[in-house]
Amino acid sequence: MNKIIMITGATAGFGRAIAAKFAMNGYNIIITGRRKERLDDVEKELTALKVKVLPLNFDVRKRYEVEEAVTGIPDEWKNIDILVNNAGLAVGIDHIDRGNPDDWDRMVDTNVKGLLYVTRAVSPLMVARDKGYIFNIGSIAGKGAYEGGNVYCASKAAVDSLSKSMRIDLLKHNIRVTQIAPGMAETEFSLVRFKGDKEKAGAVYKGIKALSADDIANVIYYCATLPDHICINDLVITPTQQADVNFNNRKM
Ligand code: NDP
Ligand code: 8X3
Repeated sequence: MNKIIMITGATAGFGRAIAAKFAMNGYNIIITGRRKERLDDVEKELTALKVKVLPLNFDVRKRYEVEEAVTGIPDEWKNIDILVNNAGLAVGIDHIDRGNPDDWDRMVDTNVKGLLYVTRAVSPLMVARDKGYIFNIGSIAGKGAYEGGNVYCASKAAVDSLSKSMRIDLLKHNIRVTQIAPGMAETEFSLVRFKGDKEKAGAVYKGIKALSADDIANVIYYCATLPDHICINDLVITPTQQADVNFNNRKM
């Protein structure tokens, strides 16, 4: 029987690449996201790889939508082997005294509370089987702080902390928990952060060979296919031209 992976935020970026990587390797895939038409496209793409696909259209910020979606998963999909808590975003890069509280709410509600709601709904299915693997997509931003990063950094520091706690709480159930903490990766991330401003988004990666979504998908696949007794706890992955959140070697 094919293994099952559930990926939140599979309509773009890392999530979409992770879905493709696991589908190419015979996993059945549960994909989630808010943009229905994108979910339909990804479903078609994955189905062409001859695996089964279950699209779930919900917003991770809405606790009841999350609960309803997971409760409604057909029985044959309930043995979820891997959950990737990937859905997330940065919005804005203002200093703390000028930040937009609506942007702050979006980041905390998605990156922290959304991850919690999904984990609360899915982890009991793993606990019941005494097996499973949870990946949390944190960020290098959760390991340090940069100008204007304030609430985004704090939300990813929360993911860093939650990943440690989850590993402890789920230990007796043989559930592996890995935090993936990427640095600069060229996806729709910066376009979302700069609210559709392509010029500002492009400038983030100027002179840097950034990570790709496929790079992250490959690393996750590597971790997931290690023998069961190995759990990589935490992986910080940067482009070679990035040392940490504040130091880059741009080649213009
Ligand atoms: P993208 O913007 O390309 O993709 C983000 C995905 O998250 C989309 O599929 C989006 O789907 C989904 N998403 C966002 N908000 C919600 C929500 N409320 N409910 C459900 N799904 C949601 O960005 P990335 O792929 O780069 O980002 C993925 C994760 O990686 C995020 O957690 C991000 O913080 C993290 N990260 C990114 C880095 C980078 O440089 N790119 C570096 C480090 C970490 P939809 O809009 O359809 O709902
Ligand atoms: C995204 C990485 O450094 O742009 O999580 O905040 S960074």
